[in-house]
Order: sequence, then structure tokens, then C-alpha cells
Amino acid sequence: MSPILDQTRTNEIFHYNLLFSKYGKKDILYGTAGFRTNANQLDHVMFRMGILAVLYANYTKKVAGIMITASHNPECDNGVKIIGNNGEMLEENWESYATILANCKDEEIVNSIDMIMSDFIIRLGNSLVYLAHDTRKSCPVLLEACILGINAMGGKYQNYGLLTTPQLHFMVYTANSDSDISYYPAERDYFDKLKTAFFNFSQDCPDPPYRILVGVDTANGVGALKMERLQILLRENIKYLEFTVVNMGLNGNATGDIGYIKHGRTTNSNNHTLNDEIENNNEMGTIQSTQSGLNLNCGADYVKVNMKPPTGLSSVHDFRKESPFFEDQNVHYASFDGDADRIVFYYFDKNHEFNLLDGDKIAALIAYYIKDTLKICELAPNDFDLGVVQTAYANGSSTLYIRDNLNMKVYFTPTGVKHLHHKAAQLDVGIYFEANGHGTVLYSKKFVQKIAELSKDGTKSSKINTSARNMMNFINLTNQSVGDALSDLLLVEAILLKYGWNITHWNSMYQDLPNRLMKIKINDRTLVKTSPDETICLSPPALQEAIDSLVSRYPKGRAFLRPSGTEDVVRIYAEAESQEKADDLAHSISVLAFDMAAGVGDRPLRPSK
Ligand code: NG1
Ligand code: ZN
Repeated sequence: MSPILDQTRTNEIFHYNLLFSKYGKKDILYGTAGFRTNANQLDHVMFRMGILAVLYANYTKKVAGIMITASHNPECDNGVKIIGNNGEMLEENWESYATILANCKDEEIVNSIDMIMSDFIIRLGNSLVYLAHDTRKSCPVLLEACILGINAMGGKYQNYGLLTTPQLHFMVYTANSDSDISYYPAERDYFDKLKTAFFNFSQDCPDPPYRILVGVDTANGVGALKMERLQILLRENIKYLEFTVVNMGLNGNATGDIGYIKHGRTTNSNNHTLNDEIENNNEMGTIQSTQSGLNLNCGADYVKVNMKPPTGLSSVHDFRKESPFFEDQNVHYASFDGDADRIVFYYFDKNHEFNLLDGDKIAALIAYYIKDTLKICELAPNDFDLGVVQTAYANGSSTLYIRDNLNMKVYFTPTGVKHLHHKAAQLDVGIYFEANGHGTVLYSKKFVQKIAELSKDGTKSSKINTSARNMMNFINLTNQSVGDALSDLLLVEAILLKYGWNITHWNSMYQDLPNRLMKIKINDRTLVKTSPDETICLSPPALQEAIDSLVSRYPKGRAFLRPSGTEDVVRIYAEAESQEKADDLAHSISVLAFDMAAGVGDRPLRPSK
């Protein structure tokens, strides 16, 4: 028995575990940033994560957060992301303890808790955990499990119900920036911040001579509800920007085409708007959408991986028929993932060809804007440490553009947002994006202070004052705790507005090298080992040599493979001078890896167009 926990709490823990042992357990917890697995195998893990969050909150003496979501993955999966005290991801040393607690046997649970308490010298006291979840049907039962874990440790919680992942990060960040932790930030604070910053930014921009239409595919996920609300708020002041939201997932129609916002209202009869009524209630079982088709043939991951538009865009086309003032060149699209922390953009050109602008293009656009603003503000390039953080998945052309055209430093980290975030936090302006559309910008105190000073400095020209004020609004528009589809959407629209660019202009910054991402299943993906930067395969032996020999046959060829941290697969990435050659290269390496690393199932097929 635990010397630290009192008997009642220990009993609760055992009782709860007995209750849930009927679901069985599997030690299939992937990744380190969070856990994801099949939902019905997860409630005992959620219970333990409730416990962990209380321990963590006691350790930091700050609010912790638990987001129940499996992001861009299928509806049948679910998972958890634990949010640390700065509204950022959980620290790495805590992740390993989370893994131990999640995987230990029932009879070891109290010992694991004791170990954490003694290693971190924790004394249980007041603690508060913020909870939220996405629209998956499995969320309520998992939420309940989390709450039981929190209760078992004597913690308090605040259930925000349906939020996007970045919204919950924002809540935790806001609460922890305030010394009084009994204050609950509300969802309206989040929306007010975005709305005000975007409106103020637009005040300093020229009025565009045309109206812009943005079709937003919300992946039949929680982003639909939030995008709808944002759209209504923006309509109050912004007249030239119209959003239509598709794949809202409210009718159980897996293929989308469910409704769109017209004049600020959704024309969908089954529509319900979620707003502050879900805030500040500690009730379980908050409003749950009847969605389905989450991330199915739509959403940021689908669009990026398949390099094609999602299903469900026809309502945007219908909308355009009714509103002929939207010229082709002023229409573009964006796709969120299931918990709205990723975004990619796209459009159809004159020849109706699909053009994708992914996380790398977003990073390049933001880098361009910031560099330009600093020049106008007459700040010397060396005054601040500016940089873009990428992973090996970044398109080679984006890296060259940022380095050679923008003269900005590019840093590389292993895959996983926590690595990019960590590096970006070391810079004065750290722009980080994964190619898949997850990213944001981090600004140092020194930088923000200088920009604030310049915006008010009467000895400087009005051009400098305006540009600095503009930058300040841009900073306020940024969710600095984590990549945020809603915030990123507005950051991009703000920059396009400022320069009077349409999406074609943005896309012409540089031309992506054709590329292909594939995945294969192998018997044991842990046998595939790579160098720390993930670009060289160290095991199985001889695989890298074979990859090198293949790559050398392709002009502008580059390729690597690595075991996924979130799925039971090995991912293969290839670039080459044409799409056909990139497909060839990715396919050849997939077959090679399948043969050399004990592939499972059918041999990989060549990607179809
Ligand atoms: P894995 O499964 O480790 O490749 C994927 C993404 C990461 C990151 C995580 C977290 C790719 C190639 N990989 O990781 O960038 O977003 O999911 O969700 O996009
Ligand atoms: Zn996500």
C-alpha cells in the first residue's frame, strides 16, 4: 500500500481499475506527444492520464489540460494530449512517466504514482485540470474515465466540452498567465482575441477592390462549430472576406456537403450553434454532435497526403453560382484536421488543376511578411534572431526559398511538433511549420517589446509606426501555444490582404518539388532505426545503401524513411523533378523496405494519380 496516498483514494483507484478491466488492455501506445489507439481500448489509459494530470498540476502548481482527441486519425481511434503549464505540450521527462503509468498493470498503479510523487517531490494539494474533447463518439466515456482519475487523486477539473485542441491550449495558457488560478478563461476570450486582432490588422490594409471567398473544409470535426462562430463574428466588421464552411459533419453524411454559411447563417436545418453555454459548467456529457465521416475523404491530412481536394466542395460551387461577383482568382480553399490544429490551403487554377499550399508555403509567406516588416521598421537583420524551423518532410524548394531569397536561417528538427516548438522558442521570431500544416510563430519578449515601442515612437515616421502596429496585431492574432487552424487561417488571410495578393500570387513564391509520401506496414517497425535527423536509415543494415543507389538515379532526387511515431507503419518520403519520378522513387523505396524489413500484407502498389 502507498505510504503517500490515503486509503480512500487508493481504494477508489483499485475500484475503478476493476471496473474497467473488462475492456482489456493492450500495450499499444504510440508516440510521445500524446497517445492514440483504438477508442474502446483506451478508457483505463484515460483514467490514468487523469491521475497524471493531477500529479503534474500539483508539481507545477499551475493548471494542466487534457484534450481527448485523435486529431487527423479515423473516427474509431481516440487519444489524449496532455497540456503543460505554459499551454504548451507536456515536457519530455514527464512523457516517459506518462508512458509508465499508462502501461503498468493494475496492481502496479499505486507504486507508479508513488514513484512519480517521489521523483518529482510532489505533495498533493489544490490542483485544477482543464478538460475538452473533439466530436468523436467515444469521447464522453473517455472523459468520464479521465474525471474518475482526477477525482481519485482529489483534483478539481473544469470541463470545457467541445473545443479544438488549440483552444484548450489557449485556455491553459491564459489561466497560467494569471496568478489567480480560480479564474476560468472563457471561450469568448479566445474568439474576442482573434476577432479584435484581425479587425485591427485589416484597418491598416488597403481595401481590396474585390471580395474574397474562402471555402473551409472542417473535416466533419469540431473545427466546424468553431469556424462557424468565427465567421459570424468576423462578418460584423469585415465585408470583403466571405467563408463557406463545408464538411461540417452535423447530418451524419459521411461525404460532407452538409451545409454552408450564407450571410452569416448556416443553411443547414439540423444546425446547432455551440457557444458559451458549454462554458463554465462542470457537468459531464456536454453537447455531442452527431457527426460522422470525421477525417473521411476530407480534412488537412487527406488533402496533403493524397494531394487532391476533399469531397464536399460542391456547396462552395453552388454558393458561387448564386454569388457571381466572386471571380475565380479570388476563390480559394482551406482544410482543417479533426481537432483543428492543422491547416492546408489550395485552389483550382485556370486549367482546373488542383494546387496545394501546405505548411511549408504558409511558413514562407509568414517569413516574407515578417522580414519585410522588419525592413520597413528599419531594424537591422542582426538585431533579432529570426528563423524558420522545418523537418525533413519540408519541400526542398521551400528551404531554398527561405534561405536564398529571404536570407533567413532554416533549422531542422526531428518530426513531431514538440521538437519544432522547442527550437522556435529559442529564437526571437521562430516560425515553425510541419509540411502537413501544423505550426505557428513564437516571438520573444525582446522582440514584442521593440515592436510595441516602435508602434508608438513619435520620433519615427508614420510608415514605421503603422508597420509596427500591424506587426503587433499580427502577434496578437497568433496562437503562440500551439499550431491553430483558425489562427493560422487568419494569419494567412491577413498577409494576403495586406499585400493585395490572391492565392496564385502567394503560390508563385516558389514551385514545390514534386513529392510523394507513402507508408508500409512491416512486422516490427521498431527494427527500423534512423539517424537523429531521421534522414539516414541505420537499420536494417544495407537498406540505406540501397536507398542511396536508387536516389542517385533521379535528378533532384531526395528520399528517406522513418518509423511513424503515431501509427504502426514506416513512412517513405521522396522528391524528384517530376511527379511521375517522385512516385516512382517513393514506390521503389517502399518495395525495397517491404522486402528488406519484413513487410506485412500485400507489396506496396505504385501510387495512383
Ligand atoms: P508520424 O506518424 O510520427 O509520422 C505524424 C506526422 C507528424 C506529426 C504527428 C503528430 C507526418 C509525416 N507525420 O507523425 O508530423 O504531426 O503525426 O500528429 O506528417
Ligand atoms: Zn490535429
